Amino acid sequence: MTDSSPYTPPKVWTWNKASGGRFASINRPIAGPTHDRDLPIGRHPLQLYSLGTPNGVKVTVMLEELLALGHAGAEYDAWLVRINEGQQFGSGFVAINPNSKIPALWDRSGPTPIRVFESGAILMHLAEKFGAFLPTDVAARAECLSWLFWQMGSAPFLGGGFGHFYAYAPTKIEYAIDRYAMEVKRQLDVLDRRLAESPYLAGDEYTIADMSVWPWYGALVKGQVYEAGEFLQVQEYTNVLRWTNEIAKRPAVQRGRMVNRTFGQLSSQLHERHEASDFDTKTQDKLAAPT
Ligand SMILES: N[C@@H](CCC(=O)N[C@@H](CS)C(=O)NCC(=O)O)C(=O)O
Repeated sequence: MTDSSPYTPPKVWTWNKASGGRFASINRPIAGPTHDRDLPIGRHPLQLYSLGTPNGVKVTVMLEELLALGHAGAEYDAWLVRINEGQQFGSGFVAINPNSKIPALWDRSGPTPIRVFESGAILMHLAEKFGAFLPTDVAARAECLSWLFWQMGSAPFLGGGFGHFYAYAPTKIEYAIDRYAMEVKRQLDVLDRRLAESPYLAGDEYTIADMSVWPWYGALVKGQVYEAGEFLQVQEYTNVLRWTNEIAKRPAVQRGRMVNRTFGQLSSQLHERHEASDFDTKTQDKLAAPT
C-alpha cells in the first residue's frame, strides 16, 4: 500500500488482509465468533469482561465509585480480554457482546442473567440499578444523558479518526490528520466552554457523563494518548484541565484506572480484579511471575 499514487476505489471493495496498520491482525469485515471459548465466571453478582483502555476504564471507575458509596451489590469480578490476541472473538464473549468489543457486563444478580454491552449502556444500567451518579431531576438527567451520548458519538472521531491516522496508520496522510485534528480540537473547545460554566458536565454533580468523558478527553489534555499533547496544544483547554485534575484525585478513579490495565508501571496494573484487597496484593509488581 502506498499513499504516493492517488487511490481509485475499485467497483467492489475486497478484504485486503495485508492492509497494514497496528490492528491489521484483528480487523475483519465480518462479525461473529472465530473460535470456541467459554468465559470464566467468578463469585460476584457482576462479571465484567474488559481491558484498561478508555472505554474499559469508564466502567471500572463507575464500579469502584459505587463500592465507595457503600453499594455492596456492585462487587464485581473483572476479567481481562486481550483484544490484540483476538479474545473478543471467542464464542463466550460474542454471546454477551455481538459487537466483539470491550467492555461487556454480565449482570447475574437476578434470577435471569442480563447481558449489557456498549460502555454508555453499562453506565446507565449501573446508575439506574443503584440509583447513583444519574440525576433524578428531569432537567439534570437530560443534561447528563446528553453529555453521555455526546461522548459515545464523539470519541470515535478522536480514537478511530485522529488517533488512528496520527498514531497508528502505516502512512501519514495530511488530509486525514488535518480533518480529525480539527474535529478533536473543536470537541475539546466544546468541553472547555461547558466546563467554564459548570464544575461538572451535567452541572454541579459528578455523574456518569464525567465518568464517560474523562478517560478519553482527560487523558488527551494530559498528553497521555497518542503523544499528541503538543500537536493539539492541549494546554489551551484550561477548564478541561481543571476538571481532569479534580477527577483524577478521586480514590475510586485511581482504583478504576488500574483494573484490567496491561501497560504503564507494573504497580498500576491489576490485570484481574476479584476482591477489593487485590489492589494491595495483586498488582503486577507484586505477583511473582507477571503474565
Ligand atoms: N462504543 C463502544 C466502543 C468499544 C470499543 O471500541 N472497544 C475497543 C477497545 S477500546 C475494542 O474492544 N476493540 C476491539 C476490536 O475492535 O476488535 C463502547 O463505548 O463500549
